[in-house]
Amino acid sequence: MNLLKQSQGRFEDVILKLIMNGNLFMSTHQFLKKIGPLATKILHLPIPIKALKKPLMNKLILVNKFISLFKHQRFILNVSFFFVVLAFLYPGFPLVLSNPVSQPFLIQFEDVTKKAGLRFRHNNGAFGRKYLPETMGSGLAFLDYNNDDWQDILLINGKNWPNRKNSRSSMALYRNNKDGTFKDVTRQVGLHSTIYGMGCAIGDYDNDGWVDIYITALGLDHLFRNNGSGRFIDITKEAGLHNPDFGASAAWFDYDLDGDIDLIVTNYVQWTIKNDIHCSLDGINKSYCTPESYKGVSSRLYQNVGNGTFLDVTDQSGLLDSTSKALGVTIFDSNSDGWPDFFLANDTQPNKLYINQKDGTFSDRGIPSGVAISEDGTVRAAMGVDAADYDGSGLPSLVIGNFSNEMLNLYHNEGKGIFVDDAPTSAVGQSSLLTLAFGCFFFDFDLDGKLDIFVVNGHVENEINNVQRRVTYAQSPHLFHNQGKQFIEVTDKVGSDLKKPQVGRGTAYGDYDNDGDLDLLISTNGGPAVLLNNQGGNQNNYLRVKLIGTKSNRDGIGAKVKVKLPSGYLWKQVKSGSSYCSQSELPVTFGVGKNTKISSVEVHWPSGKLENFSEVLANQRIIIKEGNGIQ
Ligand SMILES: [Ca+2]
Ligand SMILES: [Ca+2]
Ligand SMILES: [Ca+2]
Ligand SMILES: [Ca+2]
Repeated sequence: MNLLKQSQGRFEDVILKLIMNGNLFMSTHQFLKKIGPLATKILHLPIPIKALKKPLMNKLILVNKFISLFKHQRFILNVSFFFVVLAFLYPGFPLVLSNPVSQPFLIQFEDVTKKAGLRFRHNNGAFGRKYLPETMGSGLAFLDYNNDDWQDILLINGKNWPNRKNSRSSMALYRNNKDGTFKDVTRQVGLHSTIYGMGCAIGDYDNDGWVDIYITALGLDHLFRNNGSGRFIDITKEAGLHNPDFGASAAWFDYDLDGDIDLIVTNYVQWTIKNDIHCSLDGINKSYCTPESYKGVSSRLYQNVGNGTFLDVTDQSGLLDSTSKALGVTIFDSNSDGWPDFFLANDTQPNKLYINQKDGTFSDRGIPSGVAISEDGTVRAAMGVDAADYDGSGLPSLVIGNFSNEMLNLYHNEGKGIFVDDAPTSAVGQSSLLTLAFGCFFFDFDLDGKLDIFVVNGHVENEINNVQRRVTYAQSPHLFHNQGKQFIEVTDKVGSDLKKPQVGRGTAYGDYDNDGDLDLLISTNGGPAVLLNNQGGNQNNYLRVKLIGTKSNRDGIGAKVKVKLPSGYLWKQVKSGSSYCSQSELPVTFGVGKNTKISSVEVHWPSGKLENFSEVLANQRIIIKEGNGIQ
């Protein structure tokens, strides 16, 4: 501890000396040369390559970052003195640093789990043996299974290990009562199977108008077909789906653009009770192993044949890869060519960026694009992932949840196949250094038109605090508000319910109360699912769009929806999957700020059809049916 204080003290001296000597006026390269090695040595911070690109701005951001880290480590720094010196040396400086961080938010997230009637509890089967899968589950989804345009809730569950006689557990389907409450209809709809479930993907694979459910599991995965009259039928075998591996996240997408959705399923590691390894944090007691202890296993791609069956095309599509230990997947059009690509988040293995070659195959561009490993050359423990255009560049960028002491990745899509991690120079990286992230996504919680970021956290080892004093098992989520030029963390400004530490795993957004703003659903390992109501998000205006494909797949998965405003345009892609083992609602929500009218709504269907609707009023939900206009 003394050593740490000494290091920080030394660092403070050096920073102040540099500033007093007018070093802010030297080139960024010189600045980094002086400050970089010291920062790397003391704070274990890699200096981001991108910092060299925009000289003054990045120099300032770097200083800001150091201050933030000092505060994080309870370092006593005379900030006011620091600011006075900087203001003297560079008049524009205070404007850059003094962002409205302390402004209170009028939006609050209220925990309405009990009020809404959600009584679900995740059973991880744990009984002291510390089997790896116990700490990994599980996911959830917002879905509209009965087509009443009210979002229902699916919660995935584990089960007891063989020969353990605890109470029986199954996944749970909660039907929306349209009054803020839900009814448990699991048994009624036939979903009360006992499965060691991990994640889910929702999509209408047979284009009959009713969304179906794919469940990933330890052991065989399951496909449940929605028969349209309130029942789900397990048709895994008939559909030709056979994934006996340790499944995690999954997503539906029409990779061959033939009008039906195909399925990508991530698989984690080769683990069985028989090959379970003894890992220990303290050298005596068993702890949860990290994935390095087990061999990887390939994720799987299933092509929808169109007659209710699927073909395993993993090998022929170029995706067979037994080195991967994948946990997360996000579908996005990385290079904007109209063909869906996808990102695989790999735990302790390089991430993969699979670019669609438009001929049924994919090519991994993870390494050349810069998303496979971090800038310091190490692999990270990637869990959840999402993609969206958060800065209006027109290109989708990535957010990835990583292990504690690794920080999140915020890979900005620079175009031409290059991504640069913006996390280290922003609050997104600074605030997430110690947390262990699972589910994460972009969403616009205050409907101001700028996509914010939500991340749920929680360690994998319940006794971690005994060996790492600064890291806890239950952890607060992160809510990052997009302020245009940068993100700031507002987790403690939106009510105490959101900040509550928990062992978070899955998370999804959906407007379950149909008031226009996006609410949050979180799953916790071995604990309850939590529903958080967004109160006040709809002070800004919105437009919600649900698509019905006719030539394209029925859910319009892969369609790009563009909304034109006087200030520019916003766009989103309809998608399945993302986050961790979870899926958010299929309709897309646009925050349009104070605009009451939207100049035009454009839909680029996966079929290639382009439709345009002008003068659409805000604050409503519209349904667009391909070729049939607004319903
Ligand atoms: Ca269906
Ligand atoms: Ca297809
Ligand atoms: Ca926002
Ligand atoms: Ca809402």
